[in-house]
Amino acid sequence: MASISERTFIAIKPDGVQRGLVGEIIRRFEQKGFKLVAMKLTHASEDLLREHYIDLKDRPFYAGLVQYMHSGPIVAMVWEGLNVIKTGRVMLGETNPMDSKPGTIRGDLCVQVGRNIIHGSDSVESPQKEISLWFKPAELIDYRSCAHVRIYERCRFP
Ligand code: DAT
Ligand code: MG
Repeated sequence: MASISERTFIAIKPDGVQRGLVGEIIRRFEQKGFKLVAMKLTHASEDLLREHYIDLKDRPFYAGLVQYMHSGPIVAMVWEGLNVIKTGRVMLGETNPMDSKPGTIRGDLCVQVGRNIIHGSDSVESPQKEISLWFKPAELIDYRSCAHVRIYERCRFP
């Protein structure tokens, strides 16, 4: 069932950080109305990155992908809100920026698939695995959003 506490894992990749796009990307999720529940700047280990992309381990670009993701700091985040997994993917655009529409993050801000600046959970199951891989439970911050009553139709403070 649709829930306003649905969560997704979003990461600004090393190219996005180096190109100074952190603020622009966070702005889009904030202004949409999603709630930030975790965020850190981290230089991920190759082991973590190999596990993060384990489903792609047999693809020819896997080693290069892990190397690129390990090339510098990443901004790892958890965003929460109604339909945030699917809507987050729409906001990202297609995997290949060449296929991404203007108005999407990849459509507006990058050019090539191997430097596509942002990661977003791509299925209903993946956020749970990704969030626990990148964050300890205590790093997920529990707080009340004062904007929720203006963003959701039937939301009241508990
Ligand atoms: P997405 O990041 O849109 O979920 P994915 O999970 O299929 O896409 O692939 C993960 C990342 O791997 C993707 O963001 C960029 C890289 N990648 C995918 N296809 C690639 C290709 N054909 N060549 C180089 N890198 C690729
Ligand atoms: Mg993916």
